Amino acid sequence: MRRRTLALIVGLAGAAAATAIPGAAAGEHVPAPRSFVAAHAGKAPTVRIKNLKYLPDQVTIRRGTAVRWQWLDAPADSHTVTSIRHRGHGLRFPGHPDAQWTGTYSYAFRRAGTYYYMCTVHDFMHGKVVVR
Ligand SMILES: [Cu+2]
Repeated sequence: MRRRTLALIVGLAGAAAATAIPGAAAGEHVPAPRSFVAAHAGKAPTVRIKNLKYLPDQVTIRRGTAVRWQWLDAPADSHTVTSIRHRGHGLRFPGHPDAQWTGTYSYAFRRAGTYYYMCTVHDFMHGKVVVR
């Protein structure tokens, strides 16, 4: 709880800095789109794990495409990518159930469907992969 509060304060400080600096200098703080569609099968989108969020929290890809998660919340917060079912729906994938604060994880989704995941350290962090 304490770490979460600290991260929130840091996040707010970052947001304040972003409003103080106009234009491209604030580019780092522009929110990522909530979803995007990978243009080509085989092009692996990256989900950045930063500021207690999956960015973006939803990706739509074609079958056979890998999604790459990149941990960028060091050293404040560690996170998992834990496959879950949402209200009885969704397919499972191995994910990365071990919490870490740096590194990457990639998985190629071969079966069409919807895959839900969450962070078991922060139960408000949720993400989704839609495979077409
Ligand atoms: Cu987390």
